[in-house]
Amino acid sequence: MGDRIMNTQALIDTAQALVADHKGLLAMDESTPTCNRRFAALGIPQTEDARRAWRELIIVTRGLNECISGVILYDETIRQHTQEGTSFLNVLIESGILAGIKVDMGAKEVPEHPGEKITAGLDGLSERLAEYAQMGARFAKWRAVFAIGEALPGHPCIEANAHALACYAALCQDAGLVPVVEPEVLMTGTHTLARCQEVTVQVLTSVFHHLQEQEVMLEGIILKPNMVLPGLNCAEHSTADAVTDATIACLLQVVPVTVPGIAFLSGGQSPQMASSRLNALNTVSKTPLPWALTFSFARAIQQPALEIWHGENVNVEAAQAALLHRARCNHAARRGAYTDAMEQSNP
Ligand code: 5MM
Repeated sequence: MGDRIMNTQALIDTAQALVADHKGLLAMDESTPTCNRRFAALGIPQTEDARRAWRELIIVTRGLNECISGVILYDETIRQHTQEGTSFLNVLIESGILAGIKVDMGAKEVPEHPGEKITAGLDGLSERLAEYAQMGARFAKWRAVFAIGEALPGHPCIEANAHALACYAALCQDAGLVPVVEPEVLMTGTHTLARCQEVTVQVLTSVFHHLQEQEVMLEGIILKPNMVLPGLNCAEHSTADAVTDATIACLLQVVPVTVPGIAFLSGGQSPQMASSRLNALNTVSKTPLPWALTFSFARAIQQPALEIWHGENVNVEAAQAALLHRARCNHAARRGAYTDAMEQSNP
């Protein structure tokens, strides 16, 4: 707690820097199994060197720093180097992009609660955070997942995940790292927009309750939630306006005004849809919202580029152009300037 107080101004400055200049975050913190799964779907070899090459392609993309304030790395990635031998961390630091690190150890099944998961990783977390901070990381990330079902998510699962998120956030601030707090209500399912709103309110209420109990300084966090959306297999159509209104209403209901920024995850939305919804969220409100609304997308920035790259050196330049295009679209969406024309003019 003493360290947290000492770190106050630095934490506030980092959190502000993450949402400054209409920039957002690029999540490239897929764990090895997740990254391998995405590679396997495209026939890319699932090797450490292929993962390294892909992550190098991303971080050396020229112009990325004009749209991206911070990237979230994975433990393997934060220790890797470019082909020429520069550490990834130095590449980022030199381009003015803040380095973040995923520190949870994954969402684990709970045998007595089928369909629910609790995120692990608190054991030894202080030591890991100290090492990452010493390496040069400025922020961290922990994700909890909540599936919607008839009786899901249950109260014990919400409480356990919210408590762990708050413990993680407190330890991060003690270590001088800004915690990105990611409670993700999943899109999979047949639930309606209203049900997603109800569950997201429930989850975020519990998260902020625990953050306050652990005396986490809210000016020094970034919230990374889902947008409020109907389930992927919902029979009922929701208009774009309804999605925007539900998301804003939910956030206004539960997110304290002291939180500097909300950086949405994309959650499996198409890249265009994620940009378009972020744009709407940044244009709809007549009165200014208390927090910056930005992005912390993984798939919605990386996927088109990954499909072009396909593991082949010859495709690196085209893949970087696609990556930069998505970063620019989301940078535009943050200031309500994203248009369909931006997609049509993309090579
Ligand atoms: C929801 O996943 C996060 C955001 O990604 P999308 O924008 O694609 O939804 C992402 O940061 C995720 O937490 C990491 O990729 C780590 O995932 P795993 O499943 O490997 O822990």
